[in-house]
Amino acid sequence: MLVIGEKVNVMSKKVGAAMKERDAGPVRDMAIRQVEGGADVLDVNLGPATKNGPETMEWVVGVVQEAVPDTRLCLDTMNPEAMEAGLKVCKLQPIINSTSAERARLETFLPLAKTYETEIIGLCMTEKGVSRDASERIESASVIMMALMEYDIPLDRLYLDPLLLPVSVAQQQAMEAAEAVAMFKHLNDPPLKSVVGLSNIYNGCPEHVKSPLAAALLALLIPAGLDAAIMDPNDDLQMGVARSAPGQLATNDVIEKSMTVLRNETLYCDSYLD
Ligand code: THG
Repeated sequence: MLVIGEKVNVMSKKVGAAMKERDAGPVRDMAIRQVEGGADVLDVNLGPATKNGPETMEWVVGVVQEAVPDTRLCLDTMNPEAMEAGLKVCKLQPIINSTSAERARLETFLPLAKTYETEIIGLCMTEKGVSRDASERIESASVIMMALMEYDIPLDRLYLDPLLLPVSVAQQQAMEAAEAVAMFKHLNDPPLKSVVGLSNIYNGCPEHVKSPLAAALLALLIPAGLDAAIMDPNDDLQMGVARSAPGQLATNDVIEKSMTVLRNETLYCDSYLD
């Protein structure tokens, strides 16, 4: 499974400030730390900041590329100008994060994917919002798939993202996402690839359950066929599961208990591990 490191992003305290101040040190350190932790690809996330988007993206890509020249980048921004500024300076094949099934977003990002011969993430989301169950996710996935064909982009460059929702507000959604990941495999031959932003599952949860929930979700999604995850490559519990041999997932009591929550067999509450 492809591990995409999530930590070069504006939301994170140290790196976020450094990105704004053009202070290369902390950005470089975070890039190296994630690759040493086992990241295959690094997400470069500008967040909602649109001011100086293109300049910021070009600068961060330059800093990260110099620090870890053998690591591919996943450019994470809604701003098309910032995306293109980053794509222009990437030396290895980048991943565009992301389009969705929304027509305007497809028409913006698919031409970039075509021109720069990138891979691209497609979020299961339409003009009506985030998909709510497995079958709505398949509908969104089909729209994205058809659009790639329309633009003559090979389907093996697509990663579908079922879009995870926090377990604290939508507990039944984890299994809907797992079902969608399994169904993406049947939409095309060869099967379509999938990716998730793992941390979405624990948004709003207390610190001590974050890592167990993320590790548990991986333990459910990998058997469903998950191909990639945007995650923390320096978290031992999560990386233990991500790097398990096929059919031999490295779980423990805490992960198993968290899996019962994600399977909706135990009701989530902040103290479910106590
Ligand atoms: N799918 C796709 N892309 C995504 C997401 C997704 N990109 C953004 C996000 N979800 C995943 N990336 C991040 C990036 C940074 C952090 C979390 C997820 C992050 N978290 C802080 C930390 O760990 O220090 C905490 C932030 C907080 O205080 O809440 O930095 O689903 N395709």
